[in-house]
Amino acid sequence: MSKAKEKVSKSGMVSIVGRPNVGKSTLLNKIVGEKIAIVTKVPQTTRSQIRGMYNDHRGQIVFIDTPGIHFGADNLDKYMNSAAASTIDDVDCLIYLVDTSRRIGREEENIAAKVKDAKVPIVVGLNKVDLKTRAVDEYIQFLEGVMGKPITEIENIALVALSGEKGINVDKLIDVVFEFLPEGPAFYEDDIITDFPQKMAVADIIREKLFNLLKQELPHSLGVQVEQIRPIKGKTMHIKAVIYVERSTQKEIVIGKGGSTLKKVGSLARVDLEDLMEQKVFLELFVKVNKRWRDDISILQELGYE
Ligand SMILES: Nc1nc2c(ncn2[C@@H]2O[C@H](COP(=O)(O)OP(=O)(O)OP(=O)(O)O)[C@@H](O)[C@H]2O)c(=O)[nH]1
Ligand SMILES: [Mg+2]
Repeated sequence: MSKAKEKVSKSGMVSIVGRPNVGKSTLLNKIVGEKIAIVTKVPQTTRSQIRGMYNDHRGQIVFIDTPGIHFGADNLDKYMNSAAASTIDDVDCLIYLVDTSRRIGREEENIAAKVKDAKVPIVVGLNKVDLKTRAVDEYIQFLEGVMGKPITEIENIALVALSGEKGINVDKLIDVVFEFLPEGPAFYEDDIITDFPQKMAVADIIREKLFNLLKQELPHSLGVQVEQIRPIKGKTMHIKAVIYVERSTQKEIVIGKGGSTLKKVGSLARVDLEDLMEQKVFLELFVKVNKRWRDDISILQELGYE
């Protein structure tokens, strides 16, 4: 009792994985306290890994938001799935997020089977418990089926029922993660909240506005490439970006009658971009047709999907 307890810090990398649309990016934003990952109703919104740092007296957690794991065969799909899967064993802990308001299907079964083989502790986040249609018990039964025994009997797995959007039990999730993490020094200075490249953050903001304004089937055909971010006369940031679509009919939809849709995308994006850059933004948007951009490695690289 005599020795004062020494303050030990913990640190670790924690990847958030799950089906598309389960709320991974929403959760990351809630934890970090700022919007660093875009969120839409459209599945397969996140296309690359996005890190968000959390710090408190216990230490530092680097959360990694990943693209939703899904079925799909072109090169962008492959990139997205591998960006998610590559984190599974490369981290100190996994958050496996499920949407308790949605049916358990084949996609979920596939992901659960992958997660089961992970060599690291797993926190299952039973998300969206704020919705009436939540089926928490069903999901627990499903998970126990996959794991082959009651979760309470497995040392390296914990369950947290939560709502990332409403902030229910997010603090509890962080507590549980800290319990699983090893002692260690911080990876980043404590004032850094993300290391997502600025060009990609800008592209994602534009993509979010497009996703929200357009019909469900169009978004997956869209890619945004930021060509230039350059200050003009010190006060204004000049941003030039190209929106890729697969067909000329899609180009017409993106532009809209008399340019109305593109104009709306531009003005919505500008508000968020000025917020991000803390200065005035002049945004120029172009639309280009390329039938195979989702499969074209050089375009994908230019878009930042390395
Ligand atoms: N009711 C409710 N809705 C949520 C919650 N978390 C996320 N959502 C909604 O679910 C949708 C998808 O959220 P995202 O955070 O983009 O999901 P994601 O898992 O990152 O999706 P992908 O990037 O496509 O894999 C959005 O419409 C969110 O507003 C929650 O806790 N409760
Ligand atoms: Mg996402």
